[in-house]
Amino acid sequence: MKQVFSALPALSLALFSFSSTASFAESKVTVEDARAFLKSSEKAIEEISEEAGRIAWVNANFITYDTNWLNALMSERTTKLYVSLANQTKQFAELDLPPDLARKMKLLKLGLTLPAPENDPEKIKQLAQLNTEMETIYGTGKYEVDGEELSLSKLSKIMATSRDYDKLLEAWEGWRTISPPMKDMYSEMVEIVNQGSRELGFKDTGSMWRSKYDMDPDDFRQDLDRLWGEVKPLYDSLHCYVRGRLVDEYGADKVPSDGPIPAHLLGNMWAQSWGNIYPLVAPEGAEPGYDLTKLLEDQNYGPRKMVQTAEGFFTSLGFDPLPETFYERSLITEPRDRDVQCHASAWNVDGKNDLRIKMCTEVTGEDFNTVHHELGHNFYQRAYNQQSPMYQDDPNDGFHEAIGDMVSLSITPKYLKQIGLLPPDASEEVNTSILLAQALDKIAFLPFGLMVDQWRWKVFNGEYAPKDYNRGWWELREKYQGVAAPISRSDDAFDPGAKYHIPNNVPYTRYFLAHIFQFQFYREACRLAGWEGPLAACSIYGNKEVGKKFNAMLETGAALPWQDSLEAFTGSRKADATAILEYFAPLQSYLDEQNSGNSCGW
Ligand code: X8Z
Ligand code: ZN
Repeated sequence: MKQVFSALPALSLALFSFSSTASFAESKVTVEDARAFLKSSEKAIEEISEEAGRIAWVNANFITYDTNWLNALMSERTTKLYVSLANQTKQFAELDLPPDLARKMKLLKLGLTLPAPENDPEKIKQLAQLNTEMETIYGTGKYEVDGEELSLSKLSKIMATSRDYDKLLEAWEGWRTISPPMKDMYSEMVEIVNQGSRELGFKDTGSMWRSKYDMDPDDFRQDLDRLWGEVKPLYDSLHCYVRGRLVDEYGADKVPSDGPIPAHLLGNMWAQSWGNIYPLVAPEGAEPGYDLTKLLEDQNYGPRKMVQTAEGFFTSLGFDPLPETFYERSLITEPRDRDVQCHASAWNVDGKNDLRIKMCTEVTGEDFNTVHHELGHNFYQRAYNQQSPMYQDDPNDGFHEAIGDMVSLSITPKYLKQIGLLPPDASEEVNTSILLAQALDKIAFLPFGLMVDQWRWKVFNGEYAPKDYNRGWWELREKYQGVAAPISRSDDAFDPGAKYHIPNNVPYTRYFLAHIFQFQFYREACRLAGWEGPLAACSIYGNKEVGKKFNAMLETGAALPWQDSLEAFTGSRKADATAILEYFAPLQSYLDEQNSGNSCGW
């Protein structure tokens, strides 16, 4: 997660507080006024960001009554500042601004994820408290199994490793007991943020979120549908194949052979990536792949070594090493004696070089990938730290989520040999087994990546009223993912709240986009590297030329529309699913063969 911008001491606001109700015509603002306003806004943002960043860091690392209190206060101040600045941009709306100022004005208007009504301090305060409360419920949530209080990490481990239907069900259902108390808070929050969004000229908060992509928000929605249409056939084949294997494992009385898959059998608390059930679905009679978890264990990797290894990949591309303070200040393993937000995140606390991650790392292949994901955020943050504060961001949130993943696509057998995780005589081929394991993460994720915000957008536009929240969630889970709740869910349940990004209000379409972009970036990087074999076997490890061109895109930050940045790196101005399809093409043929004669779909 990126570090969020935040609030400013009330004083700094005075400089440019035109009343947003004063008519523009009367105030006769000029381009120079706009320039001065943006300058003072940037200063205000810079000042508040570091303070807010440090408080948010301490809160996420030590969840206590007092750090929550501080966090809510800071979040209230941040929202106040941002809402005020965003509303003030209206006064310059009619001016013909030079492109740089017009872009900054637009970014300022769209900067908030959760706007609030400007002249209602009580609502702003309430919003901050609701959010802190929901975040805390999630971060401290536990469920008792056999007399032991289990955190999400422990419950997730059960989901990943158990093959006992009832044990899985207990962990799955147990984690969802933490979220019903969030439901009313969530609906109160929706009311407030919609009010704030309307004040800024958007129909609702979902519409505001969709306006952040340098294109018409309706075209953006259509583009997502286009991309999903392109990858859905591959997802359908994977779903069909995996369901067949689960029927073999659990029986047709537990897994309907022509219906949705029970959501607790896919190796993950949210059925969002399925790599953990690889052993259940491994291709019979094919060359085996490798078990990355086992390779790490055998070589005595610990969390720190995993991070250093990922860092080594980035430095091999020519990026500078992480600062010393990264290792001093990061949280890399789960503390035993206190509550922390374990969901992995990456921070740049001072907007310069104070980079950190916070992650409850386990020695697994899954977390090895996540470590690369997080460092991708950090190297991106540092690459754009020379930009002016408003451009210290991605131009498309899908880019931020794609950087580290793009790098970890190069974790191929060849690369694992180079770093000594596979023996020198291991094959460098990316066979069907390896490709299938990869698809269980990357392809299985796509519909989940899409449905989370499809749900939120319907909540924000009122299509799902609070009484429909849970039903709507499962309607979309079934429609997109072809998974179903293993037991009937009450309307009082709030299963969306059991997923980090809902109580923490992190927009989710970014991850869907990232799963498309990362393959697009990777294909281009491999082309630059002169790679001619199958796409999935390409590794860009050690390639400084690729690193240099990639860095040029990262350094740009949000200064240009994402289409321009994408074009500079790949030559294309569109999100393009042909790269992910090319990567998995050999697997598609295998799945088609395996599925022939079976009825697919749900
Ligand atoms: O939240 C994350 C990262 C932090 S930005 C760990 N991810 C999504 C998730 O866990 O749901 C990465 C993949 C999708
Ligand atoms: Zn991320």
